[in-house]
Amino acid sequence: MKEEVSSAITYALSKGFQIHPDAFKILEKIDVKELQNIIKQVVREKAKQNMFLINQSDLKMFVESEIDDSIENEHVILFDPTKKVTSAEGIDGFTALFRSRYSKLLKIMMQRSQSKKLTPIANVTNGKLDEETYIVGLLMDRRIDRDVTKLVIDDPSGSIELLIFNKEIQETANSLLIDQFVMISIASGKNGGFFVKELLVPDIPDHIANRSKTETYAVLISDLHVGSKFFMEKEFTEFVSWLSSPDPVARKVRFVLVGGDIIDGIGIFPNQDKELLLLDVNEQMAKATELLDKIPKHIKVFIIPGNHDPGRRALPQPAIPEKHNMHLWNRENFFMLGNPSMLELNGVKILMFHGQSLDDVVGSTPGLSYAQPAKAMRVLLKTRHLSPIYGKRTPIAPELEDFMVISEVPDIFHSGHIHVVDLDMYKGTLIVNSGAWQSQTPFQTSVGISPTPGIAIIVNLATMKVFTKDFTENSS
Ligand code: D5M
Ligand code: FE
Ligand code: ZN
Repeated sequence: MKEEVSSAITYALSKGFQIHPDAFKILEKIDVKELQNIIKQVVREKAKQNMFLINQSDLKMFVESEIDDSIENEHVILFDPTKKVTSAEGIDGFTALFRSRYSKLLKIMMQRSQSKKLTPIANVTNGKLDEETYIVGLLMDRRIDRDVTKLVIDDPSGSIELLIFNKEIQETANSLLIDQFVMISIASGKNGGFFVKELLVPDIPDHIANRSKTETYAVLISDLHVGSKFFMEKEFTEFVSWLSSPDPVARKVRFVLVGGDIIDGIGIFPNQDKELLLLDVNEQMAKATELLDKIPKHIKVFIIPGNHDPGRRALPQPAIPEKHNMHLWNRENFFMLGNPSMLELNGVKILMFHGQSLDDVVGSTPGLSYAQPAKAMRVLLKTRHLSPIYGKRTPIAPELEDFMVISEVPDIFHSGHIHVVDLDMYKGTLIVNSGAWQSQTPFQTSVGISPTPGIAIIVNLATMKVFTKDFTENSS
């Protein structure tokens, strides 16, 4: 008998367990490197249920050849910014970025019937207006003067100031984000100005989401914050062991998506060191790797960075650099991607974005709050852009192409960052904010954010049904 097998048996016996003779044969087939973890896990799970005999069925799932391979696990990476980011510099860079944003969003708008009547802003300000004239551009400024709302819209040909008198249109205008792309039907006013007759945003169309042919589950998580004193290691370890458990849902999980903030990082906010358990980025990464590494090999894991992770801070972010986590980069079932990324899992399109800009959206939209991050994510889908506001809290890199435009309509839109689990369905797209594995920090207490940590989001890709699984103590 191999040494690892006998030591696994000794461990189980020492915990008061018996081992069925059939189970011995299975033990021989398990990868020796994983045997110690597996036996500990089985012992812990069975002890919880007060059962002290280890059967064949308790171990079968850990043998590679016993994994049900009729459950599809096809993945395509549709977009990953990692190798595309160029980091152009200075004013020129931002001019190109905004041109790119304009032309990509124009392409989306062109799918509307009204777009046939589009006129460049310069032609409007120079000449006469037709009965129906539409312009498109980015909202540069908005002023609310008593009963009149004033908008300034820019397109590559020029700039125009527009007035809104209609109460309903004013309401829509007041909910717009600065720098957001809009399409407007205009008319000339009696005293020479122009006013808004209709106001349209790009938005996503109503659609029926793609489905997986087999009942395959994807688990969505984010914001581990490994290295923080508030990282919930116990709950996270429970979650990872659940993935290897006999639970019928766990047996059908083939994808785990991690939406950023894997580690807490160093120097991310003032006096962060007081809240850190591990004071070195590489130590934090090593710890995260050690925990994530226990995810069984038949599950594909996709990881994007957040604002706490190493690498570039400005959006779009390339994947967490290889030097910080060689081990995960080298594992066959791990995919280190940039932020944002677009995946197709068994045909289902998933947009992953950490969610940095949600702070700006919540901060500048009346009626939105940190308690309902999915509502703020809805706003992003409507603007068809992941970081529509420029110059606030979200750093944006002066790329030549705007990779933050939501060019393709996702079936699932996955973000984190807010640390509050929230689900929503919008025009056929499932919106998920996947919470956190970090308990409330002093900063969050001070600004009144109540996180809902320790919960995993599970999506059945065949039906798009979604549910949560709580790994905190008070849940079971
Ligand atoms: O963000 C964790 C939570 O804290 C998330 O809800 C955003 C919020 N947050 C982060 N930074 C700020 C600032 N400067 N002001 C207000 N709220 C903030 P995390 O990315 O994990 O730090
Ligand atoms: Fe976070
Ligand atoms: Zn974050």
